[in-house]
Amino acid sequence: MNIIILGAPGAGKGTQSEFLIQTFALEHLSTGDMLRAEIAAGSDLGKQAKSIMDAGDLVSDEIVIGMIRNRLTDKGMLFDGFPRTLAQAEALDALLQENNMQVDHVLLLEVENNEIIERMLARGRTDDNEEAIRNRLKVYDKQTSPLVDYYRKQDKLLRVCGVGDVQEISRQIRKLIEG
Ligand code: B4P
Repeated sequence: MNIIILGAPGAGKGTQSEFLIQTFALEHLSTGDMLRAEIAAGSDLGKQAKSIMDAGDLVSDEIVIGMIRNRLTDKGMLFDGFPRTLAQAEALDALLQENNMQVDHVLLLEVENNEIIERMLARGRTDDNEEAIRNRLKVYDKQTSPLVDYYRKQDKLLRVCGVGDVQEISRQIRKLIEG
């Protein structure tokens, strides 16, 4: 089973991913974590990505698709924070198809902007200042939100309210996936 977790920045994708990988024994593929690991390692890719991420913009499709391509396995996978553009979504469909796999479910974590801004200011990562957060929300609306329709048309979209107790949200997610 392959699952995508989709939602605005700070919606709780990383938080619910921990629950999903344990509950359904999935391989966790988080492009945000991969990029932060490159930054921490001081690689050329990391140096390129850091200023883009700190400004709240998206790293190029080419880079993130390449990272995902290198990490595909034949185990069930959880895609966290990827895809974030239509080009990434189409590339993922093509990559999976080449390997006789597919996306089974797309979880959409829904949280309002005011709550998101509050959460991220409290988290305080280097890309969690107010200016970058507002830009990330704009980028989400423009580049990532069209994916909601893309997966709705494929009949794969599962909507979850991302506000409230973390464990209660996990329970809702489990119910939806187990159908
Ligand atoms: P990501 O690492 O994907 O991070 P995120 O969207 O900011 O956060 P997430 O939704 O995972 O929130 P979290 O669980 O941490 O991306 C970072 C950057 O990397 C992007 O801006 C971009 O530049 C780059 N990037 C990554 N993938 C890319 C791609 N595919 N293409 C191009 N660029 C890419 O939760 C946030 C906070 O809320 C935490 O403090 C958490 O404790 C709290 N929280 C969670 N659930 C809560 C709840 N129910 N109630 C209250 N607080 C909650």
